[in-house]
Amino acid sequence: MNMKSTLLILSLSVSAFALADNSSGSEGTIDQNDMLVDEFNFIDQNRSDTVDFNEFYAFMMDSDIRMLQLEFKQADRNKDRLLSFDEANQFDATLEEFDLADEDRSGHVDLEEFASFTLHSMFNSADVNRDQYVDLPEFKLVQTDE
Ligand SMILES: [Ca+2]
Ligand SMILES: [Ca+2]
Ligand SMILES: [Ca+2]
Repeated sequence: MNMKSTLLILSLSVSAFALADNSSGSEGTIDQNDMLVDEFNFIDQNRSDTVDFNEFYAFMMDSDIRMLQLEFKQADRNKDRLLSFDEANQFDATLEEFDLADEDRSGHVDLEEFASFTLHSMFNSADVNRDQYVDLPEFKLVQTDE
């Protein structure tokens, strides 16, 4: 919704990326670079050497949708499963961000809109050169940014 929660989720996602291949973590002999490449290839389902938003979305929906649901529930004070601007505003969301997230212009942001907005924000911040793809160097940047 806002920069702070996006960054929080992003850092959680970075941990999720890191955990995706934790089988080699205890050995200590595996090159970290190889691990990142493995993870990247795992997310890059069509082997294009870039991760597009759909691949990113599929990966995140598997690993981090529970975090998004939790955050949405916390923000939804009156428990109507919709975020009003007032509810979003407690997390410093601007009216501009709220309008962007409210894709169908219903005046409320539902969970689907919230997840889509948050994942788009995360994807865009990883896509440094804004070509709509996250390539391996950009992926490594996200991983080492923490
Ligand atoms: Ca609500
Ligand atoms: Ca809406
Ligand atoms: Ca890019």
